Amino acid sequence: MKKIARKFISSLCIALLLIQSLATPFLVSPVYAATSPWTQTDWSGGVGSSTTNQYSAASSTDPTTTAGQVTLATPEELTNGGFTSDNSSWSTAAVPAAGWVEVPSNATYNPPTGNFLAMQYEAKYDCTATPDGDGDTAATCSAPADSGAGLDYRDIVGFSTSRVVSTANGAPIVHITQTQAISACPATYHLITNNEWMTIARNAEAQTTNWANGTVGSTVASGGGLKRGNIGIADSASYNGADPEQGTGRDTKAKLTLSNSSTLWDISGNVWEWTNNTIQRQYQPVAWNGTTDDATGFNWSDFGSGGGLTRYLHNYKVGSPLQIDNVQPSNATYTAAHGVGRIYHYSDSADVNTTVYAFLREGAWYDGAYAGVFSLNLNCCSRLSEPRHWLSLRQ
Ligand SMILES: [Ca+2]
Ligand SMILES: [Ca+2]
Ligand SMILES: [Ca+2]
Repeated sequence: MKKIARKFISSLCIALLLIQSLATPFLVSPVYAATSPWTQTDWSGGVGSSTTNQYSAASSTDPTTTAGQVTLATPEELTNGGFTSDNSSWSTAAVPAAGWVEVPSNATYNPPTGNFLAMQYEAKYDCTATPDGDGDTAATCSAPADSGAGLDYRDIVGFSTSRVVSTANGAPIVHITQTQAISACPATYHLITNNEWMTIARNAEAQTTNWANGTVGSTVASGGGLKRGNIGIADSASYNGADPEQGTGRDTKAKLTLSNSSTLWDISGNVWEWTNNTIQRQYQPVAWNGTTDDATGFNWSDFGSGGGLTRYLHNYKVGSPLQIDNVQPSNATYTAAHGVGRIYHYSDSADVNTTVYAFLREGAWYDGAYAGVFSLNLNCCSRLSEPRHWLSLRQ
């Protein structure tokens, strides 16, 4: 059985309320008025023209002052009627702060409503005496290195949410519980939800650039696979880096790119990530053991046959909050053979146990093919029954 090293878990904070966090509207509405930068990506029709996709507010700031950008002051509006039917060349997205990326919404997952921001990196901690906005190592934070791995949350003196940062540099915060991760997110941010995680993961799944050979649906054995980063083995989709890695200039197998070109690091591999969800054991899915429904409790399963394990998911329980859209890729035939990871869960169709377990996602530097952006562990660190000390914050 593949064990989980529970102390090497990280988490993400999410910024969902973009208007609060960036003072910029995120959603496109029929009336285009704003006090924030709006970016037009196609100026081929000429500045100020009234053709489709061109702005026509005469009083607006000269867009040439910032390439491709026009700034509107209240109550200026973009009045081109074409926008109501075609705004394809316009982006009304907020410009995320450094270290944060915009995630396109997915109608399957609501909430979140609309796009949201997520940390680009595993959560780090800025502990220099005068904060410089950059994450630091355990040594800089005067914290004992946790087996050389990460920054132990328990060793941080006077923890402040304002010092949680999303930067390439710095050791990932580890040894933090789900409950602590929830409270460690700065005001107006929250720990990423499983819906938000799935929004990211399924977007990444659909991008050719995230597959090692550029072919969506390819297998690791064929030189492809969905990139799964620093997971302790070396193949087309994976590599064996430091335990864990940090900093810049890293192997790009640790990076996944979304449809809007946002890039996120280590959402597969390096350290595990918390999401905000929990589930009672009785609602965990049932696996097939090759002959019959498995009733042996906690173990790993593939998402389907052909992933390398004898045990694979057979059915999700009726009435359970965990169904296929809460864990698996949009293509239900993908397994660890495709690099998407595995699920660690309690299998017993007759189980009635109500113990609560938290959602851990995506695997760490030692998990090998068990890791992947869709990997889910449901035997870790119940925030109700096991207030232990693990993890690292994120987004
Ligand atoms: Ca610093
Ligand atoms: Ca390694
Ligand atoms: Ca990670």
